[in-house]
Amino acid sequence: MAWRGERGATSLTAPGYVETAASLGGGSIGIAPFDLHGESCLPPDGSVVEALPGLTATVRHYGPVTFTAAPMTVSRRPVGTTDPFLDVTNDFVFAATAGDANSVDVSKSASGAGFVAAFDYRIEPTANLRSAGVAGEPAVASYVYTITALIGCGVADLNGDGVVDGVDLAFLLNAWGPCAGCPEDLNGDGTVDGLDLAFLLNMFGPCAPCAAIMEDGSGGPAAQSSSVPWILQELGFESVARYVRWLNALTDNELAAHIRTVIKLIQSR
Ligand SMILES: [Ca+2]
Ligand SMILES: [Ca+2]
Repeated sequence: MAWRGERGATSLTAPGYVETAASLGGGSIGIAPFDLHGESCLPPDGSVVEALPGLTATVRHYGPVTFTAAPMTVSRRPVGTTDPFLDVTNDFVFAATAGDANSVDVSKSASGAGFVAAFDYRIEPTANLRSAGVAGEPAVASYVYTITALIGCGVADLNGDGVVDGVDLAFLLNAWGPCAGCPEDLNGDGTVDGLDLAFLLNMFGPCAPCAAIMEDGSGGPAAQSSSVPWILQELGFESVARYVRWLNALTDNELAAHIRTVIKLIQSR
C-alpha cells in the first residue's frame, strides 16, 4: 500500500489552508500565513482620518494572530513630502483586540504621542506576529498598512463657531510665522505657514458633518477621505496632499499672491 503514503505526502491540508469566517469577505477560505485584511481594518487601509486624541487603529488579518513581543513597527513622515519614514514604534502600544482574534489594536503609549496630525503612518508586522491555529504558527505575511492623520474640524475652527471659514483664515493669517503653542499653528510644529493653511482649507465648511462622521466608527474615515472641500476643488486640487506639495514649492511672494487668490475665492461665494 505504498501509494497511500505517496498520496499523504502531497496532502493539501494544514498548513496550506485554513477556514475563516465568510463574514471576513474575500471568500471563506484564508491562505496561511495570514495577510492583512485591509478593508476590515478600522480605519480601513489607506484612509485619511482625523487625528483625534487617543485614536486607535485596529489592524485586521484574514485569520487569528498571536504575539508575545512587539508585533508591529510604526513609522511616519510629514504629509505631502517624500521624506523617509522615521520609526515611531515607541509612541504606541499593541494589544489583542477584545472579541476579535484576527486583530491587533495599535494605540498611543503612555508617554508617546500616538497618531499626530499631518503625518502619513505605515504599520508593518514583525516576525513576532504569528498565524495562530496553523501548524508551526508561521509569521503573518509581509504587508504595509497605511493611514494619513489630518487636522480635524475642531482644531481648524479657530473661533469655535462650528464652521471653518474666512474668519478662521483671518485668525490664521494674523498669526503667520513662528508661533509656538498658538492655536493657529494647527499641526503644532511651532510655525504658522502654508501647511497650516492647507489643513485649514481641507476642513473648509461646517464642522458638524465631520464630527458626525467621526463619531460613527464604521466607514466614517473612508467617507471623509473621498470628499474634498469646494475651495480645494476650485483651486484645482483633488487632495490636500497634492495641495501641500504644491504649496511647499512656492516662494514667499508666490505664497502671498496665492493667499490673496484664496481670500478672493472665499469673498466671491
Ligand atoms: Ca470658525
Ligand atoms: Ca504649523
